[in-house]
Amino acid sequence: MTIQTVATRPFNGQRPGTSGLRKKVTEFQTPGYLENFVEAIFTTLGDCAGMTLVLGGDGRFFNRTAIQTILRMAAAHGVRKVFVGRGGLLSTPAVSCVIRKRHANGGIVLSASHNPGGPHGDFGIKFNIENGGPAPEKITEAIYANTQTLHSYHISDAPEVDIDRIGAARVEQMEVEVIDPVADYAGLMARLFDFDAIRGLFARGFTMRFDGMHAASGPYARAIIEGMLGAPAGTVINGEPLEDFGGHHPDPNPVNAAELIALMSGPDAPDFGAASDGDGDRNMILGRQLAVTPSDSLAIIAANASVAPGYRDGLAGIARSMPTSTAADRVAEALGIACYETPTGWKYFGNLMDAGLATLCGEESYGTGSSHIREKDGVWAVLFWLNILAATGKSVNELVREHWARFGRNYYSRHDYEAVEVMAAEDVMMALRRRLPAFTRQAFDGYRVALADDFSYSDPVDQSVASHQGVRIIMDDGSRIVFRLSGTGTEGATVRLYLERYESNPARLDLDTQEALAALVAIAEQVSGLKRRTGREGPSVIT
Ligand code: VG1
Ligand code: CO
Repeated sequence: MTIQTVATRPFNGQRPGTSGLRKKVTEFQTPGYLENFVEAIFTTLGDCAGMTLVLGGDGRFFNRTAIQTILRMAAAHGVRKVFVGRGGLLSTPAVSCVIRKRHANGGIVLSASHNPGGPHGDFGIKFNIENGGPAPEKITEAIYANTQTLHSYHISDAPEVDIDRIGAARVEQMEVEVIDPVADYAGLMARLFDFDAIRGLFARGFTMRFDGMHAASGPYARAIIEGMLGAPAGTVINGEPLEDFGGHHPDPNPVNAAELIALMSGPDAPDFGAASDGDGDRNMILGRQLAVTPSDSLAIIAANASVAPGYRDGLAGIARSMPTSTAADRVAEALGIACYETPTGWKYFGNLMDAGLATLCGEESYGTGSSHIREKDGVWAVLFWLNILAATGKSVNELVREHWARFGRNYYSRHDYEAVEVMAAEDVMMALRRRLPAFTRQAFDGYRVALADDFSYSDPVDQSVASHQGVRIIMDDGSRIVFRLSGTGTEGATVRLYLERYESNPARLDLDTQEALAALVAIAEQVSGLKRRTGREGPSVIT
């Protein structure tokens, strides 16, 4: 075994986006492409002697290849030890959990999350720091800078490590420990939630379907929900991770989880439905004939949090990304705690949680989590709902309706214009930014603008500033229109239009969401020319 120095040249476009570097698998297969990015991570880490890292991914195509490459490169950089999930599998929340539990210096997550997989799909790589969370921008920018200046990378020529058997191995001097991907995580969940109460719920005949979408969360859901909580076999469907996710789009929203939605709307609907995404950090919550919006889910969890043992002492604060609806703000106000508004992406929650300012965090994109780890967490959110259902004896429908009756309802929807021309997308944003000053106090059909700006966030802990995080138009009544460009796509550009309208009139809590938002959709088009500029007749996905 020897350590080789391999000459390489920088690749364009290796700047991490909202959540790591995501590209087509074929791009990652370009010789040196993965290696360069990994070399840049190690260069950013500096002296790796004595370091312990965690390594795992969502099991998609190229996961195994990447793991072997990264192990050989970690050994070449003098890393002391790497924990790897068996089969190369670790959900994103499990990586975060293992980093924290085993006091590792960081971890590498191999995932393109909700993007399709397979040889023609996407792949991704992300570095997490020692708090278990995604690296903050100053680190991802340093990694990017290093990708642009490197001329060689270091790699051992050691043979492949058997990652399918739990136990110890070596690459050069480096120790590799293959671990059960589920055990640490399941132990943490058992401490946070009232497993006895949830077991009782299933024992009384409560029914549920969890759709693993053939991605990373399946083994976790099986072990915990069917194994530890006694739900009948078959509760978890599509539970085996597949390299191509069975050809599906592992994004748990009503559009991509159509089969589960159909089941929940039919005569044989179980009491509760849920799904998670490619890397297991997203969640979708369903009742009978009801999809709970992620923004409402965050608010409802916050309002009922004290039923779960891990949250009995109350919440320090709540944080939500800017486009997420303000439903959680109302709960925070009622609880007398702070609510923070951050840019899109979980990395912005890390400081708030580390400083003890926020306990619960959430995003409109089916992401919910808490300070138990530093990533959003799909199975955790599902268990939280199960705990609330068990403790209150109420149905999902009752919980949602009672929440609206108490706090009012935030009608909410996201319209995505996917894979549009990059120039057209930039045009939309530029035109909006140029016209921002003119929007203030302007009156539109039924609304008057209270504030129009390009969202900028100043982190209360380290004072770092993130600007240009999305154009928001806030109306006098709190209704909002938000535009931003996606930072996770791999084809053209994706424009996201977020719409929110608050309603407290008890007679108007049951409107159809798209109808309730129709006037705002029309204003959004009027101010942005989104359809005109992108040449689209409408959004490609509505959630
Ligand atoms: C999207 C979501 C964002 C989420 C990110 C990563 O980002 O909008 O809320 O944090 O994906 O989620 P963007 O930049 O495409 O809007 V995951 O589950 O894909 O890692
Ligand atoms: Co994800």
